[in-house]
Amino acid sequence: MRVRSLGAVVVLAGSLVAVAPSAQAAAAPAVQITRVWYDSPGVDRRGNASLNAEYVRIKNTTRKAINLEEWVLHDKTGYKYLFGVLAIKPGKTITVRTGQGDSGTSTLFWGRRAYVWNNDADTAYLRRADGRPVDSCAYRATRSGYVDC
Ligand SMILES: [Ca+2]
Repeated sequence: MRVRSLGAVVVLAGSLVAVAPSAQAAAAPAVQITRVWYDSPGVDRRGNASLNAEYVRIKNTTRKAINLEEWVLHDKTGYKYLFGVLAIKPGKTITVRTGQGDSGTSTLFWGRRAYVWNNDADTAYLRRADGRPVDSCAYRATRSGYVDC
């Protein structure tokens, strides 16, 4: 009896392996939130360096450039970062920092004077210009102060 059910598991596992790659490819977002550093190192005093140590990283997981114009990054509360005219290159990562600074092609600055990402728990959402969801990353506080999604 035990041997028979084990056999069934093996067969099931085999069929799962055959199905998994395409299912996974369909589910993987084209642009993924890969990290949220929600608690900048040290005491949170709202200094610009501290604000900029709080950030979200997004990655283009595809082989094509993706236009991020009017895409939105937002938290649970509703604070929104609106992307300007910018394409994220294939396989590349863009960092969105909370504070002020000169935005380039790989680092963008939200321009805020207060933190966005809650230290205890929050969710980062990425949406297309038309509002369709691209990816999200929910977290609860850990010692590290960041989460890799
Ligand atoms: Ca802190």
